[in-house]
Amino acid sequence: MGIGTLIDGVTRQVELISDGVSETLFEPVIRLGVTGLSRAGKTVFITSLVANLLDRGRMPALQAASQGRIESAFLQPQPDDLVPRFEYEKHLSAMTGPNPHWPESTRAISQLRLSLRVAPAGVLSAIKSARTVHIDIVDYPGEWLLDLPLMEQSFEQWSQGAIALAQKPSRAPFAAEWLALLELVDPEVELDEPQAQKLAAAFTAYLQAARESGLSACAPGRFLMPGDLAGSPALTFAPLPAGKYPRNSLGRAFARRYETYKSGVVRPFFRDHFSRIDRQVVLVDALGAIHAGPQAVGDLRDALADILSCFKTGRNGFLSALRGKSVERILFAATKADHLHHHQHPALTAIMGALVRSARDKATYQGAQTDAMALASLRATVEETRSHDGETLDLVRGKLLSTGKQAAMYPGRLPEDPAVLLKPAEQGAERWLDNDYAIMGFAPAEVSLKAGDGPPHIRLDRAAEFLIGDRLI
Ligand SMILES: Nc1nc2c(ncn2[C@@H]2O[C@H](COP(=O)(O)OP(=O)(O)O)[C@@H](O)[C@H]2O)c(=O)[nH]1
Ligand SMILES: [Mg+2]
Repeated sequence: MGIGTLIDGVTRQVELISDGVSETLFEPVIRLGVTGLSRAGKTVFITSLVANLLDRGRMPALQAASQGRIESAFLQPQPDDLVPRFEYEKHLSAMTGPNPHWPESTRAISQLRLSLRVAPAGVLSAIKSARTVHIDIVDYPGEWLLDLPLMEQSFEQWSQGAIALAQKPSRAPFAAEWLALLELVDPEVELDEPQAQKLAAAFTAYLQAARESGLSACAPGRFLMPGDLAGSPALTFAPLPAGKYPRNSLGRAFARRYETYKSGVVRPFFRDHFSRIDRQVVLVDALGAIHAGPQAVGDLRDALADILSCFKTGRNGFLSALRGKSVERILFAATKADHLHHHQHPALTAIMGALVRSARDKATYQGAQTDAMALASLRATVEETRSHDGETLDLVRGKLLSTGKQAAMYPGRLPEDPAVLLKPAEQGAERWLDNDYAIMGFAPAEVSLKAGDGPPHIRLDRAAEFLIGDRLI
């Protein structure tokens, strides 16, 4: 590299820094993190939120919108050149175009900048003019948050925990093949790359199978959501029994790759992305877990506790050292509430609250405000009430994903007391005692949007008010 390039590099950096300064001085930026385990509904949430902030006809609970103070809204090139852009237009046309369908699933981090031109509220409106507020929406897999505990664990500690977890009755069936392979392995023998790959593949297959059956807590997160790291040596390791791990041994190699994974994958994510977030929404497919059964609900609760621990301050030395600012607001939202008649939404909200309650009570979040709610980012159903054997049933109706036909569904009655679900989940029961919960996949409905209206949703406006409303002044 010649001296010209070096100088160029330096000046460009200076420009970037001064850009940053003027921006923070005059135009506030809110970094809104959107996370959740895969299929929780992140892509649909962001797409619908952005569409409904661009066209605010369905956002009455967002006060700045209902007071008419949002003068304009527009998408901008996002400021982080190294992060892929959230493919808003593509996802929106999938969901609301002709023959509407759900967007393709995404497997890595992405980002989008939405800017709002906001007039000040009340008395201020006479003396201050409108200003621009930037909202940087960051979409990242919740699986990646499950990696935080690794930062404080050695390879041996992590291995021990992971092997013990895999032997639990709820997981053993998925882990059988990997555990059998592990029996035959001597971690002190010389590294044999094909064998190493076989072990890593069997371990990954176990994590995936557990995940597909509805279980949640499966670290390392990149094994399930590799992003652009698929197949790289940083992901070619697996837990091993304790040993001396001499030079060139399998054990030594895996321990080193584990450390590389921490320093090269986990740390940069927390440093470059997570530590900069101001507001966070954690999306949760609670209905999916309830449908999958008590063990899935128990697992979801554990995963949420792990996710929550990332927002605690003080407890985790690694994170406290990284964090420049603390997250100010955290919303836990049960998604896909359009699978339930609105009579059941309070029960779903209560379950969502209870799922995060124990973790929430234990932690201090340095003043972070938290809330729980049930929402649907894109409403795919309409409600219907029918009588059946002298009882009235509250149903939802929509177009089935499987057949394309219209169908009405009764998902079962959620208990008003969340303990009815959480107790059996804690006790590791195999099935719900006196209830069954159905869930059907619905396709997004055909909608013809009025000018000024975004896509139909449930409580997305309330979520937006909680997450950013106070900053739109
Ligand atoms: N009925 C309904 N289904 C939803 C909603 N949001 C997400 N889904 C379903 O959940 C799936 C996963 O959503 P997606 O946003 O891709 O999840 P991600 O993996 O967290 O980004 C979608 O393909 C839909 O089937 C919603 O608001 N209503
Ligand atoms: Mg996604």
